[in-house]
Amino acid sequence: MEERSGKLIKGVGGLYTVRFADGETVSCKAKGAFRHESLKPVIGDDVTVISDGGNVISAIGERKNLLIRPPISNVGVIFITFAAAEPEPVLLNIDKLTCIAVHCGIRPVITVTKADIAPERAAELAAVYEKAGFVTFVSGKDGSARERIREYLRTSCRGMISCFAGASGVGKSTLMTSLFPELDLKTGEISAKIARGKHTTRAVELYSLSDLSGGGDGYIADTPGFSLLDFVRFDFFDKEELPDTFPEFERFIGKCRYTKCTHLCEDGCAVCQAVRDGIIPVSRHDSYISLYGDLKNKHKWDK
Ligand SMILES: Nc1nc2c(ncn2[C@@H]2O[C@H](COP(=O)(O)OP(=O)(O)OP(=O)(O)O)[C@@H](O)[C@H]2O)c(=O)[nH]1
Ligand SMILES: [Zn+2]
Repeated sequence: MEERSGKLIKGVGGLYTVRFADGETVSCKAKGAFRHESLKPVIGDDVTVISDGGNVISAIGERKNLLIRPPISNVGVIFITFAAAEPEPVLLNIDKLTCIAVHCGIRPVITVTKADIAPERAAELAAVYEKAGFVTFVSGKDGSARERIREYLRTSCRGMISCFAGASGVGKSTLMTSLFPELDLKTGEISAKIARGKHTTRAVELYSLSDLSGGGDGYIADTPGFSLLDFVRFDFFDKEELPDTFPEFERFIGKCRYTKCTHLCEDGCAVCQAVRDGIIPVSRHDSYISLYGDLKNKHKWDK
């Protein structure tokens, strides 16, 4: 009998594929007791496999986070992707995604696509997110960002699961195909189903970066991306937690005149002063105000 730890990278009809650190993969079943505990292995899980004739997943490690549509756990990096134009970016939605990611312990990385169509706007948007403290890539039709993103995956996403998110039509599949030509992306499938209102879930598969031409030590999810819709069932968090999901606010929090400052528009607010001083981007603070209002009213974060 042998016991090993690995990463759950694929699951079809109760048959799971686990990859070990040395690159070996095995097919496994989940131990029956999980069903009684209503526990189901999810792609991304760190699992223990007992090999004794057959291979059985005997334990599931604690999940750092869990995205729901499609289901995937332990995501480390999310490439939040939007186009400089066609479709016009909705900054509030982008900022909502960065907040949710930060709240879930996922590192947001910004990717601005279609820079060839609107180069100035692309540069302007990239500047906003760089100023806010996010790693930001700008990509055009020529695939110019490809090598830089590959380099980033190799050096800064070691051992992590990365995935792409963004609205339909922004160019996620195009970018991913250029980054990972070996992947057979299920292009358009998810958005088509959502458009028809069916919300069918599709299984994700993880690919080890070391097996792909860009190289690296981590995983990429083969989905053409999570849209904002995939996040709406996330639990809301309290409005008091919102400032902590804006990394660029951090150095100003605690410096406001009032200890209970909401950073909306109070006198002596250090965050608002930083906005006036051009240190915090105005659009980010506008999103903050809007999201704060949503959380205050506990409105659903629909679409
Ligand atoms: N000009 C230009 N067009 C692009 C670029 N990236 C993608 N496109 C085009 O934009 C359209 C949408 O691209 P997709 O890659 O399918 O977008 P997506 O985000 O995967 O869309 P969904 O599958 O609906 O989520 C396609 O016609 C692409 O050819 C780019 O950098 N520049
Ligand atoms: Zn304040």
